[in-house]
Amino acid sequence: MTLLILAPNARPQIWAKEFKRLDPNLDVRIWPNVDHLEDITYALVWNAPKGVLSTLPNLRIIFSMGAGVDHFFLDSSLPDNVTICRVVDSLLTAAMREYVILHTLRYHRNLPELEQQQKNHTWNELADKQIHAKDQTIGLLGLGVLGKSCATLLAEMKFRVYGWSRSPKNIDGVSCFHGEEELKTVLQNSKILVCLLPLTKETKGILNACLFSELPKGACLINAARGQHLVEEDLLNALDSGQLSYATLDVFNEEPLPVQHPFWEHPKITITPHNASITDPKSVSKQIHENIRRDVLNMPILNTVNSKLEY
Ligand code: NDP
Ligand code: OXD
Repeated sequence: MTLLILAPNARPQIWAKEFKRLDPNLDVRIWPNVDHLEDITYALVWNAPKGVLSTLPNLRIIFSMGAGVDHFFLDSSLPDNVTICRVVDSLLTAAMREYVILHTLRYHRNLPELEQQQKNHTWNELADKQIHAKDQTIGLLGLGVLGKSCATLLAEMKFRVYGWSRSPKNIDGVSCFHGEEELKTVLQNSKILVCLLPLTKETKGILNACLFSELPKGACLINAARGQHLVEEDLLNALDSGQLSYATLDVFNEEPLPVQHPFWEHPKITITPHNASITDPKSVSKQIHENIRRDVLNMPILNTVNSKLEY
């Protein structure tokens, strides 16, 4: 029973320490310091170099270090007979809620305009821009663990919330829509649109010119899901034309965002460095350890991923 930590830029030593604290008998190795590949039965992975997982002949479970698992499916040599698990963690969900509420309220309360006014020493109440939460419409693309939690909190705050998922849902206070045919209804009602979809073949590039054109003019976008959901050129055009007013982006096609990228200097774009919600090793190591225990006892594994759906 050996766990390999295969996450070169994601604090592997801290994770190893947490596992040792939980279970001093667990054999934990940090890639690339592995002598006997056949020893490895479990791998904890984040943005691993392609091809490594297929060299582990006795691998039983691959754990994603995050909620998203798109990083696995980029690797065409991913073994297909191995269980894949992802993170579902109350601290991760809480941090994402904070992020979504922070940036939603920022647009709802016209903070970008107020910051500009302060720079110009301008006193203007923006009275005609005051919109009550009950009249503000917010769209959530993705009603999974994170999207549902954000949608519910926004609804509790009395916002008018429209949510979209693949399968039908029933969430208190949230108008739920599903499938491609119902996406338009969500978009046409979303003055602030939040993306919390997994990145899959179906959702790649979904934040594009066609989608933006369905939003009310001057809508705001918050993308905390994956950079590849967004067609960057289309966002720049939509901001230039005024179809979109502002965008907050936590995730990017290339990370770190290259220093010369036009998003950095754009007056209508707010950038955060993929830190909307960062996995907490102390909290998440427990669920990985629990799944290892379950595997040893032949019990059902928690938080598994459907490889066909890629999430
Ligand atoms: P879940 O798997 O719990 O939820 C995914 C949701 O998206 C579900 O509601 C699902 O529908 C919906 N969905 C999937 N495919 C489609 C589709 N083709 N059309 C419509 N809806 C679809 O994921 P989480 O909520 O846990 O996480 C979402 C994403 O957030 C992660 O994949 C990751 O990329 C990102 N993330 C970003 C972080 C950051 O710091 N920026 C931190 C953590 C996660 P259904 O319910 O019907 O299955
Ligand atoms: C995740 C992430 O998927 O941090 O958890 O993006």
